[in-house]
Amino acid sequence: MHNGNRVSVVIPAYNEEATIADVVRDFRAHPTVDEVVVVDNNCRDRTAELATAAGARVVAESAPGYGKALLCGMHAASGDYLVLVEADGSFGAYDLDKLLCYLPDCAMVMGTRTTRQMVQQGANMDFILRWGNVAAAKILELLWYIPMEPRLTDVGCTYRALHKRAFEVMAPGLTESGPGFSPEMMCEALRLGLRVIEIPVHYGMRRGGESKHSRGIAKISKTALRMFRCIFRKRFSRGVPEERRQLAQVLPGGRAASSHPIG
Ligand SMILES: Nc1nc2c(ncn2[C@@H]2O[C@H](COP(=O)(O)OP(=O)(O)OP(=O)(O)O)[C@@H](O)[C@H]2O)c(=O)[nH]1
Ligand SMILES: [Mg+2]
Repeated sequence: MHNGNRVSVVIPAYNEEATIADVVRDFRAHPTVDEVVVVDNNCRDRTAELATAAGARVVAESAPGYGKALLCGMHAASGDYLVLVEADGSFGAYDLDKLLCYLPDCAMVMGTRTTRQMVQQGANMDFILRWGNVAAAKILELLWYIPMEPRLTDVGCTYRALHKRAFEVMAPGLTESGPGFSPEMMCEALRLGLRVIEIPVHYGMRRGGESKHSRGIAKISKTALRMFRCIFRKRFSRGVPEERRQLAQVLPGGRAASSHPIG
């Protein structure tokens, strides 16, 4: 519970038996966390069994992909606040309070992995990945400069916190099944006029298992291409329907609801 709001942690998992139990235990041990939801996305190993034993609620999603798994997990989560995190141990519960403390005024609080001082030794965030993410985030910033003027330095950080109500208004616009889902959530929030901010989080090395999105130049290029395609598609496709825009206005971080109105 955080200021009277139930907190659900959502973890997409694809063959993560090496790390899932530790990640679940880490977040369950955090005093604000009410539930941990692990999405078993056709795992062929013991991920589901180990997650359950560690105290998670496991839900199954048969449609493959990071985006599909996160969507399923966010729908299944019962909390007022949703926190997304990876199953590989690269993020820690010790950063959770920092994300949550901005939520009363924002629809979504993004982590960024590109603050050099917070990237731990061995983390998969070398020069190219770091600056590639910064460059993509700057393009996203520029594309939404008017009217939102966001300030962003990462487009691929899973670790983020958002209001469940904001997710429900965003959900009809979320269609990316793979890693493009990460920037798609940011773009959809901006399309709805929702306040999105970013804070640095610690980023560590994958604690076991195999990288799915960003190991090797071929995978990195494919992921980057999907992300760019998604960002441009979201910016230049038709605006969101008026009905959803109005619903968004009164959400926390919405234009009509902010306790500190944007100038
Ligand atoms: N459900 C589901 N989850 C996935 C899929 N691909 C990746 N994931 C999960 O999404 C998270 C991010 O995937 P990673 O392989 O860690 O990608 P990355 O963080 O870019 O790469 P690393 O450097 O290895 O951490 C992990 O929790 C994965 O288990 C998928 O197809 N389905
Ligand atoms: Mg990872």
